[in-house]
Amino acid sequence: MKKALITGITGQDGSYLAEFLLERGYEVHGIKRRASLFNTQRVDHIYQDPHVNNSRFILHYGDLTDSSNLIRIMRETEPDEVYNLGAQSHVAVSFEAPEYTADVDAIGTLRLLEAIRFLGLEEKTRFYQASTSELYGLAQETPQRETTPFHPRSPYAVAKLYAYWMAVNYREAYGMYACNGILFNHESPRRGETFVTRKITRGLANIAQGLEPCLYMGNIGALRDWGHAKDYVRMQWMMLQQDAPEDFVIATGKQYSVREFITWSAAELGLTLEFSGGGVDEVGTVTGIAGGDAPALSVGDVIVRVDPRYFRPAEVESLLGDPSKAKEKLGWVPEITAQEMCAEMVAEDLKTAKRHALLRAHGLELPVSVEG
Ligand code: NDP
Ligand code: GDR
Repeated sequence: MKKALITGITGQDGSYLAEFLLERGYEVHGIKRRASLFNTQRVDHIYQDPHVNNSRFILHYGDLTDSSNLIRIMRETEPDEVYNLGAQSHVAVSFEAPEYTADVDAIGTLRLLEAIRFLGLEEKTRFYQASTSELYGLAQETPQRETTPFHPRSPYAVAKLYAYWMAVNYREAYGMYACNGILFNHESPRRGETFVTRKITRGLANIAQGLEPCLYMGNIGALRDWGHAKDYVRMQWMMLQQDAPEDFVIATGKQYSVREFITWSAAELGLTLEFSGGGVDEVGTVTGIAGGDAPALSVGDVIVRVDPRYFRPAEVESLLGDPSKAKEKLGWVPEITAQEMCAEMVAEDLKTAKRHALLRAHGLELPVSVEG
């Protein structure tokens, strides 16, 4: 039985990857952080009681800032494959907490690689590094491919640049099987609530149900190449099954604006939305309503506004990936389109919003977090 160790198992990708590996018969170990509230919601459905024999899903307390604990977990598990998905992964937050972001995302990667080397596992353990399209930042060519030069634009991206090169360096210096997946944005109903797609699907579903008045957004002209996390974790695994380690761009090759994503989400709720004004004065107004998913709204309601507090000190305006290498060498192609993914996300967030609205109608108020 193969053993995998996943950092960031409680995150979006970690949860899908854990499911994927369990289905393939792996024993899956994951590192979770100690938190003051439960933080395992994304993996609770695959939790296995450790008191029962032959559990194949095992969680360890740990943190990427703590070498001693990474070495201990690595020694206890001796994994065949390590997937380093743990990170302070929010670009805007990295401007607020640059040093912590570097500690986790950059040095955390080094700590893991060193743990493998320190324990003499270089020959046995394969290493996947969650690299990112943010490395391209101010993109030097379009579309971006494996050979496109990097120009990171945030403390997050700079930290990930260090981690990228550490994975390359350990491959070259010690012959380790270490790969970078340069993944473009990927989303799902499990996406963190403050990333733009989920903020939109959740926010509009809440507004439609009368739980929030308006969605406040940053730069809605930003262009991204959005795929589905389920497609992307499959590729993370495929990269570690090759004869030799290599780096791959994972993307759909299609690009849309944040504004378009808002329009699709509104359409899923039966709303036609038109944008007017520009810059910080741009608003999204309801111009048509079909169906019963938006009982709280009327034509003419302004439900999207721009708020400069969500602008970033340095923005990545446009990213578009070229996944040709992954297609040619590994036969990987994404199966879920951005529009299908948007529909799935809205449907899930609408279910939750309807539950909240029902509780509210019966006098059982539940707080709805709206901070983006
Ligand atoms: P999430 O933010 O959903 O998950 C991040 C995970 O890392 C969580 O499990 C989080 O724990 C954990 N984590 C955070 N800080 C630490 C720490 N100090 N020590 C240990 N674990 C920590 O990210 P995604 O699942 O979306 O992304 C997975 C990886 O892929 C990340 O490295 C991200 O930077 C990278 N990436 C993501 C892309 C995307 O579009 N999703 C694209 C390209 C790269 P907790 O649950 O407790 O917060
Ligand atoms: P990104 O994702 O920064 O690309 O990083 P995010 O969804 O946060 O932003 C995408 C684009 O949307 C613009 N935007 C807003 N973003 C947020 N979060 N909130 C807003 O209100 C808002 N309004 C407009 C942003 O400015 C940006 O241009 C994600 C993360 O998952 C990283 O970890 C990963 O490496 C990259 O994707 C690839």
